[in-house]
Amino acid sequence: GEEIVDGTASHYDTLTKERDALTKERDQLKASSNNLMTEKNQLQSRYYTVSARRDALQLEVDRLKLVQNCPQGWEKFGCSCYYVSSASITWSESREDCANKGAHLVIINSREEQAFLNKFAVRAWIGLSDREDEGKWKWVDGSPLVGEAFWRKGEPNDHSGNEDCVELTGVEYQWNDILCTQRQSWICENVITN
Ligand SMILES: [Ca+2]
Ligand SMILES: [Ca+2]
Ligand SMILES: [Ca+2]
Repeated sequence: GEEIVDGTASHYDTLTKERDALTKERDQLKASSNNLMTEKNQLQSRYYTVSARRDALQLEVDRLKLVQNCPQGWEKFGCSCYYVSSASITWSESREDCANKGAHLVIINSREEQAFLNKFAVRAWIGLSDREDEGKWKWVDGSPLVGEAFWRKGEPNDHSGNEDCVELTGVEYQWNDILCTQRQSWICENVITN
């Protein structure tokens, strides 16, 4: 009689409580699963950011290594590598040779750079000419000659009205304009850029 009814009722209560507890637990798990999903997405996005940063740093490291060590046969000064040829060719040929080396005929941007070049003590082409417009000296990158120039006394004299290319004379701080078709050594410069 009653005992059985009571027993069933109390069994029912227990089941209801268990169901409620399970429902609550399910809801909590759902919420926590959503949180985990959000966290996962955030981590994923941070991972991409960090990977991109790592790749950028690797590039920077490679660049700095290059700045530290010029290729064999090239000498470093500042952020450039310099190549001094031993052969003798015309100004145009030397310009082409530097281009083939991924460089350009040396462009002298400062007294310090000229001082560095002095130590080679060679007659050599540099990347300066007035071939396009007489008297208007232009570097091979198209920029005009501004700031300090290091002409030998009496130069540039455009001797015979035909001297349009510039050489280092092998004497410190003494540029000279000469015939572009003369054959001599040349100096290439490769600027290490970002
Ligand atoms: Ca330079
Ligand atoms: Ca000239
Ligand atoms: Ca001259």
